[in-house]
Parts: sequence; structure tokens; C-alpha cells
Amino acid sequence: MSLYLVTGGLGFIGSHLVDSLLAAGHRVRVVDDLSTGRRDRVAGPIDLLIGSVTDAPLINAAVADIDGCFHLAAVASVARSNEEWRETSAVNLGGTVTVFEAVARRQGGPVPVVYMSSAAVYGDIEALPLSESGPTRPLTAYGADKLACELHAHVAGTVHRVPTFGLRPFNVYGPRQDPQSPYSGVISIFADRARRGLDIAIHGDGHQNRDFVYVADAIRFLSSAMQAAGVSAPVANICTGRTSRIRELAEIILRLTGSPSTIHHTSPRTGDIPRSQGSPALALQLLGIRAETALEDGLLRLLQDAGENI
Ligand code: UD2
Repeated sequence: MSLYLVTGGLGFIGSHLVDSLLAAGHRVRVVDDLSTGRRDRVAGPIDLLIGSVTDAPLINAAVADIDGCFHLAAVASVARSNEEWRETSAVNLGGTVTVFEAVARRQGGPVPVVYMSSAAVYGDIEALPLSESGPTRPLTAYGADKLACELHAHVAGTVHRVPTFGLRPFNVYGPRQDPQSPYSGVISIFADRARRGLDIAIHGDGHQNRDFVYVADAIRFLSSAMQAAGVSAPVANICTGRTSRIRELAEIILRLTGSPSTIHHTSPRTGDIPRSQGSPALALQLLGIRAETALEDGLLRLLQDAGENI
């Protein structure tokens, strides 16, 4: 049994990770500022520290006795990262450096840190599938900060001997994803509207596609990465390598829910990328796993889990 720190542990992905760590018999400490995190997302016993990852004394104390850290806390809204550039960068990049430094300086010596980067580091690179050895060209403050986190992970490893593993999730979906903002993940929005019988708006012609990953698969990547962390600061995609078109997605959700909702098309979203597809090859090599859940199976699990959708 180990003690893990999960930053952002009351968020969408973080809360699923906490459940899985508790189920495996580990002890869990969570740091969460409750900005989007919700206490009722986690039922099991946790040591909860309410505060920000930018609070160095809090993070120094939080890492004192841990065996490893999963760093997921971030302002995940890409739109907000462009509107509130400095404030979100202080969390998304500054918070990561705070975590790395705290782990580097802890008395018992460094422990592994698994942290979330993002597929947003790729920006609008057109050569698909997107691979970790290929170029990065973030188009948003969020993506730029996540790429900088990967660079700081190298510093953590080479200068401070902190083993890390960075993960670049593509479009993760599942229960507990908040559908409320226009910038929420498309699946959470469509599922919510279909359930309530409200119209579904597709931005543009719906031919744009994404690589959708079911949240339980993302959790397996996080857990495996804890064993594979190293001072060479490896980074790998969390993706399926398969794509689905947005129009097709809307149709599947309507079919699975039996919803009376209708689909209509609006003007394309500014800056929307037409296609996104990750290469799963490096993750398979480094972690020995791939994201296996077929879209329709993941959607069924999400839709069956309506009650859990908090
Ligand atoms: C995700 C991020 C985005 C940026 C990008 C980087 C989220 C929610 N968005 O955008 O901020 O990091 O990745 O690659 O994490 N759509 C509709 N109708 C809706 C909502 C969405 O048609 O009501 C379309 C949208 O125009 C897009 C697709 O669905 O073509 C996926 O949208 P998304 O916001 O879930 O994800 P993405 O990959 O565009």
C-alpha cells in the first residue's frame, strides 16, 4: 500500500483516478482548490487539502510523506487560458513547477511525478497521426503552458533527479465531465442535451473528427506511467489512434438515448481544427497498454451512468 498525492483529485479525471487508487488499496491525499472540483465526486476516504497548486508551503507539506504524485490540477478551459493569460499560466505552468520543486526538495528524496500535459501541445499540426517525436505548435496559452511543463520535467529529471512521466490526453470523455460550459467536451454536451431532449448544435458540417478516449482507459495510462517514470522525462499520448466524425458521434448518441432531440448545424467554431488523431505506438512501447474502449461502448457506459454524472 502506497500513499499518493493527486492534485486536482476532485476533478473529472482526477476523481476517477482517486477511486481507482483507493480500490487498489492505496491511501490518497488530494489537493484541490474546488474551482471546478467537487467533494461529492469521491466517496471513499481521502486526506483532502483544499488549496491551490501554486501555494508552495501547502504543496511542500503535501509531498512530505508520499510515495508518488499524480499532478492533474489545471485550469482546463482553453478559452479561459487565452482570456486570463497570466492567471491561468500561474496555475498551469507555475503550479507544475511548484509541484516539481516541492518533490525535488523533499527530505526523503524525490519520488515519481506523473503529470498531465495535453494534445493541445500539437496545435494545428497536419501530419497525422500525431506522434510524440513529431513537431509541436500550440495555438493557445493552455497548450503553450503544457508544453512548457514538459520542458520543466526535463529540468526536474536532469538537474534535480525527479523521475517524471508526462501524458498528452486527446479527447477524454466519461461520467462526471461537466457539460455546462460552451467549452465543455463535445460528448458531455451532446449526451446532456440528448437526455434532456434539447437540440444538438454541430459546429460546421460535422465532418471534423477527434480521437475520443474513455476515461477508464486514461486512468490505466496514469497508473502505468507511475511505474514507468524516469529522469529522462518520457512523454506519451493518451489516444486510441482511431477517429470519429462529430456528425457520426451525434447520431450514435441520439440512437443510444432514443432521444427526440434534433441535430442542427451552426457556423464553424473559430479556430476549430478539422482533424485530430494520435499515434498510440509510443505509449504501447513505454507502458505496454492502449486505449481499448470502442466509442459506442464508452458512450453506453457514460449514458448508463447518468446518476453519477456530477
Ligand atoms: C479540445 C479542447 C480545446 C483545445 C483542443 C486542442 C475541450 C473541451 N476542448 O478541443 O480547448 O484544447 O482540444 O486540440 O477540451 N462541437 C460541436 N458542438 C458542440 C460542441 C463541440 O459541434 O456543442 C464540435 C467542435 O466544434 C469540435 C468537436 O466538436 O469540432 C470537438 O470539440 P471539443 O471542444 O470537445 O474538443 P476539441 O478537440 O475541439
